[in-house]
Amino acid sequence: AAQPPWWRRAVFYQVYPRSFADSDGDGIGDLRGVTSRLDHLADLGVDCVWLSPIFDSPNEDMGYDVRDYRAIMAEMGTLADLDALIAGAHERGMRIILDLVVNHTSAEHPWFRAAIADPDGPYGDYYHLRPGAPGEDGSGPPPNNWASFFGGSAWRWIPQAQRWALHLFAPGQMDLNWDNPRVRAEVAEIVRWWRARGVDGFRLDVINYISKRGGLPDGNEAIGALMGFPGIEHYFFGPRLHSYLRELRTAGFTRSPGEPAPPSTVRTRRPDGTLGDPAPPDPVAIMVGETPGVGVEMSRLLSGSRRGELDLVFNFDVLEGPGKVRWDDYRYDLSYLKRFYLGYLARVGPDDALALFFDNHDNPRMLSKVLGARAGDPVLRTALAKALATIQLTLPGTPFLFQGQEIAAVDQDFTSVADLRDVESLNRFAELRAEGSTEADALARILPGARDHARVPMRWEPGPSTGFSTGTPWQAGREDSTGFTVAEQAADPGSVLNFHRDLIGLRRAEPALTDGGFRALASRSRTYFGWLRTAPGSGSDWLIEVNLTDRTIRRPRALPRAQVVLGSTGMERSATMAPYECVISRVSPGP
Ligand code: ISL
Repeated sequence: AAQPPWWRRAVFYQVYPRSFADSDGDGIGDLRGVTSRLDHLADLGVDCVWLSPIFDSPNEDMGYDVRDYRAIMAEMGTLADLDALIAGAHERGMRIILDLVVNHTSAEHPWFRAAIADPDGPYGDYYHLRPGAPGEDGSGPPPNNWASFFGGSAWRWIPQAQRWALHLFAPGQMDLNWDNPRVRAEVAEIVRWWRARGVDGFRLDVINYISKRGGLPDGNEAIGALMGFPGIEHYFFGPRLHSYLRELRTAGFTRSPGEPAPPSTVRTRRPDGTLGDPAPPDPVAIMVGETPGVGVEMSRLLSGSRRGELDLVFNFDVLEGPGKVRWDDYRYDLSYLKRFYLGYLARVGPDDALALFFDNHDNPRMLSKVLGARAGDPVLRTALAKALATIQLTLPGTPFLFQGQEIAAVDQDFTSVADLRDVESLNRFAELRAEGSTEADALARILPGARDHARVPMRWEPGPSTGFSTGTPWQAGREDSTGFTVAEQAADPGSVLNFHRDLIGLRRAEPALTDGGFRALASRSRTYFGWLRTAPGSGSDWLIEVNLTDRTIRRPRALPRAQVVLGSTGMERSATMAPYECVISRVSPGP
């Protein structure tokens, strides 16, 4: 049988470089810092590292506003530093993917500067510019009712150009006009440039937003009220999305005949974890789509293996409970997570792929969503972190860990708006204040959803600087628990970190855990999540069981042939399961 593509079995790890490791003491994480910590990732068993934005940027949205697609942000290092990082990762058997933010550019990108200097010139059509008569103060009606995700209208009046400019995100993030073939050619060119440098692929930021409905009509008011963002139905799954993705895959990500193979030096990893010879270069660099708002069917259309579009997509629906949004203050009920995955898996086939993730740089920590203030209890925190790891690393799909998950990172006890750095949080705070909320009230309404929680420095060691930097971090963490740093956990055999290592090692050694069939057990139970990964051939099946609650529960059934291989509390299978207990057992073939 044909080998599945490498990423089907891979464990991905997202690094937020600003907060990972700072090599020069300026308080900002950098590329040399990441390189200095590659052994941590290799020891964990990571196969592919995704770096959040590192390209030159004024950082209105922390690099998600690119000023130069072929330069590294000065505070993060140089191209030579990136070359060294790529080489270091490849030598350790890890691929590297970068963040490609091409729905929009920074307003400081030369294309936008040229566009507004001469809106009728060659760059005017790179963006969505519209004439208008906004009045002296720019307060007149914008071209349509679309809203920005970071507050207010999605349009900004540019007096110099006498044009409105579209920005779905911050006012400095200008939406590119993908209907212009020159824009699409520029993006493909950027991808080829980075591939030639040895980059193994990209995570494509809000890539499902690139095709806007022609004429940019007003959004439906009812949909706008329901979704919170009028206009969204005109771009979240736009009319030419499929064709633009296919074109980009062919023109940018696929090696053309005659094109020299990139310097692939990625060493293979054997089932026992040791390194082998370099793998042949990938014919197509991986495309991971960040696709907010798409459901199961749209995900399949974007990432089915016969579609020629994306390889993997993130589906965000798992992150919030039914009827909830990120800003709501509530406790996430894990029975929903089970229901979500069972529903999802029932609707996909072997051609479909799913990225499994709970945390990223845009969301509070899943541990805190579930536990609330009880995330401060080290026993519950440890148990739940192992349970989530078990789900993420043994369900069918490709896991994406976010930095800190391997040490059970939780939300921060921010006490003041001065603790926050994210443009979204700060804009929202200002809006609430303008509507009359007190400071305390406004803060209380922002903290449940603030993206800042996940963006604080990585906790490498105990102590105030957590081993992140010798200087003052650009954003400080507000969490000082004992035992939840990499150094402490490395020394503790029962730690969340060592559980991740063991489980990833097991996953690499046992193909049934990645390629095997999936069968849910006790699918109606709201407290117990159990499933089998069934071996394709004569090998053994695997039974995975998780207690989804903070109470002791009864196991719904006994499987006499199940032998515990890894568990959060020990190697016994008893009639009951402890709070958030997880157990992974080998089911030997019957007599
Ligand atoms: O935070 C959100 C808006 O309220 C999310 O919907 C988020 O913006 C969305 O998932 C898109 O995220 C990506 O693009 C943004 C950037 O701010 C995020 O950090 C990035 O992950 C704009 O580039």
